[in-house]
Amino acid sequence: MQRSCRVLAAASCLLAVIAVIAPALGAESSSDRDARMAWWREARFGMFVHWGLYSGLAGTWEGKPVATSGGMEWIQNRVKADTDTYANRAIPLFKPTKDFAREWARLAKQAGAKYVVFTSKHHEGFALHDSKASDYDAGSVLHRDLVREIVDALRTEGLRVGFYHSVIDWHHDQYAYALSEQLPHPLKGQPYPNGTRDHAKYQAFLRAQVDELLSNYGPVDVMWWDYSAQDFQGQEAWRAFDLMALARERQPTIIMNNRLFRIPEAGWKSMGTEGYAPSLDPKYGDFITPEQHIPDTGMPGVDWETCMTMNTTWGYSEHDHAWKSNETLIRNLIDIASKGGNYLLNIGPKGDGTIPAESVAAMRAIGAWLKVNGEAIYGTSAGRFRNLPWGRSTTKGKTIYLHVFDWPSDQRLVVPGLNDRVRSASLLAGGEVKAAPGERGLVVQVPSQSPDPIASVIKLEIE
Ligand code: JFZ
Repeated sequence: MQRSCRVLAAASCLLAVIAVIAPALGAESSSDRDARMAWWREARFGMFVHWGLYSGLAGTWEGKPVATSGGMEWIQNRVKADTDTYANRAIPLFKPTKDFAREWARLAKQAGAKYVVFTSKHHEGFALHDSKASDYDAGSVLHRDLVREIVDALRTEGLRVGFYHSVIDWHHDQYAYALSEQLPHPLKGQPYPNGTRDHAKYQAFLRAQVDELLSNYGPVDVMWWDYSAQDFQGQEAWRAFDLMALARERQPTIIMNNRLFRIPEAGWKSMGTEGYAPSLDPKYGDFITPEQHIPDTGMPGVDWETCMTMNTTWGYSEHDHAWKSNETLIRNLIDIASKGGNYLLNIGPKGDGTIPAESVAAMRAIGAWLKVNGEAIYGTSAGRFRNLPWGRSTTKGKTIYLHVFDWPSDQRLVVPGLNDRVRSASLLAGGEVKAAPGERGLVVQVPSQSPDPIASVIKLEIE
């Protein structure tokens, strides 16, 4: 055999071996990954829901406010209640109406959200589905399967479905909280009340519930794991790779976040909710999760989603009145889209499942804005122009969308550095506008009044 032939044969043999091994290792081609991520990248806007036993307590314990700000889904930890004390107080206050799920789904649809991620189980440990693996679940306690009710309602509205699932568990009697200094637990620092704990038993339980959730409710689009610490994470803490493999087996196109891990390769720089790094090896998840924070710039090659509350708590609190304005929420959505990320905006329904009026109003305001301007958000990519003095930009093919926050008083909107020939310019709110090259870039002649005081969008078609 010629030397070149031998090299070729060896190379093709190697390729054949890789082709066999790669799928077994779970490696995915970048085009397969792009196809799997496509809907999520187009969606740009999702609704987050934190709802569990804490929702009925509403930030109040023994008649007193626990706090006026901060996450009241952590109330069990805040008051250091053991799980029986907590359950005895909270269960009588958790009384879902018959139709709560329809209400959520309709609101998400009206808001223009494309997906909904809701808490199948939060840190408190109470599962919203009907679980064979536990009696601390809606099936055992309420004789209802709240996950099924929610999933069915979301599907009826054509929404994508995601589960937020806490790997931290303040109920399970084998969850060995002493293994982490950094993760919260109501009994932290105290000996286990039941003697020794076998964390492997907790891991098996976690896996069993995840299996139920990903096997019994039809397609699940997103798995939003939460959360890990530097001193307790990944395979050791949660059997993370096994959970991810199980999820992929049950739901081949599922999209998962990075919170089973807490290492730089998984997009984490440190503890805290802003401690993310702009990198993510796909074996740790599909997207990174800045919390209550919008990154200063986009992150090329990294999918990301900022999750945020409308006031300061995720779970409902009757004491938190620090609601963000519609202007802030809508501009956040635009800011995030202009940097290539998704916005996962939270509602915290009450113990009966009804949604606070402030959140309903805000979601409807976002929906009304998107109804006019949605094409400048959905399916767009990060804008070509950064640091625009008056707003933000997004891009879709040969179209540039200018999101104007500060409307020019001289009716001249300057886009610095934009020298492309413009085929047409219009307002998404209606009406053509004139655009012509100027000294410092494109100059758009705009009407004296802005169509929308929060953000008006100008659409430019570039040659
Ligand atoms: C977590 C949850 O604890 C919280 O209740 C909520 O569900 C939010 C969306 O996610 O929040 C975190 C996550 C990480 C840290 C703190 C809070 N951290 O690393 O310190």
